[in-house]
Amino acid sequence: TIGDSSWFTQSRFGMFIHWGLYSLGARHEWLQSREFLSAEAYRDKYFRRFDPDLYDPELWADLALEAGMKYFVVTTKHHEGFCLWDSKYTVYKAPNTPAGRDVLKPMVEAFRSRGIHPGLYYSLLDWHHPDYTVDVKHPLRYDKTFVGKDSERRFDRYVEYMFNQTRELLTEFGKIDLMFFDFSIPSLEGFPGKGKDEWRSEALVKLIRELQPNILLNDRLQVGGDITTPEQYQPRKWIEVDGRRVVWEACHTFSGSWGYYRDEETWKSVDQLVKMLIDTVAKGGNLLLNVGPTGRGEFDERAVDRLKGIGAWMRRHN
Ligand code: FUL
Repeated sequence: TIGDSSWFTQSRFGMFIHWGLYSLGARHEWLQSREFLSAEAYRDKYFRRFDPDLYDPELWADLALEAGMKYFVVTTKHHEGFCLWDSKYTVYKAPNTPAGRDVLKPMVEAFRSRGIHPGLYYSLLDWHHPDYTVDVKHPLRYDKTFVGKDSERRFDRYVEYMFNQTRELLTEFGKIDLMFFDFSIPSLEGFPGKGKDEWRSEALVKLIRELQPNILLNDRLQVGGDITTPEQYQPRKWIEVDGRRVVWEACHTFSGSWGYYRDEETWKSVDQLVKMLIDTVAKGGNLLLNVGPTGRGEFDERAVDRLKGIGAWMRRHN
């Protein structure tokens, strides 16, 4: 069954937020994997220093509102495994960093209080959990000793953790309108893949629908879903699955990476972004435009400039 998606298709424009420990590195949300960092090395570098002294979720929500965005989706946990909320299933969470608090709840509340629908992103990949087995994307895929210990890892325990955290996210934060799981991994270079059987996707979807019957789900659990989510390209026409038009959402970045990347020089202009929005909507889709806040919790001035520019266009043409 598919939840009622009318709020979603009427919304058309949303804000994606990628925020985590990688924001401190300021050079891509995949840095742990790209630079082959162990969970310990990564924790020592970034977890110890997560201290977003400039974080003001009210300001973030104001900027989304000004830009004309009607929903938002935030990375509660990205591939690095770090949790923004006070999860009782892990110690790898914001309250245990210098931040000393749950940084997710005030965000959800700030956006919701402005009438912006809350959506949660949850990574299926986890480069921190001890029972997460090695795959082709894992930071330590070339470390033979680490890979050698895979037989001791109990992936079923990781799956249980995922289910527990999903339940937590869908019970502790009020009504959640959308959930974005990410992603399924092909089997490559001798590493086994992970897909709907490994994630136990059908049981997970059942749990989610029980907890939040009206929630919309994306399609990366490999068991269908309510929303198709092409990433970083503009589809040529209304997306079809099995010959039928579907509800879809183009996910885009300002400059290429999703996490804050200070030195990226490829920022799209306001004009380009507005044209992308028009192009997407003309083909029946939504645009989920990403902001990667800094490690200190600020929107980069280039992001603020784009959001305000889009907002000005919205007001002029409303
Ligand atoms: C991808 C991820 O690997 C990226 O880091 C990002 O989160 C994007 C929206 O989805 O699958």
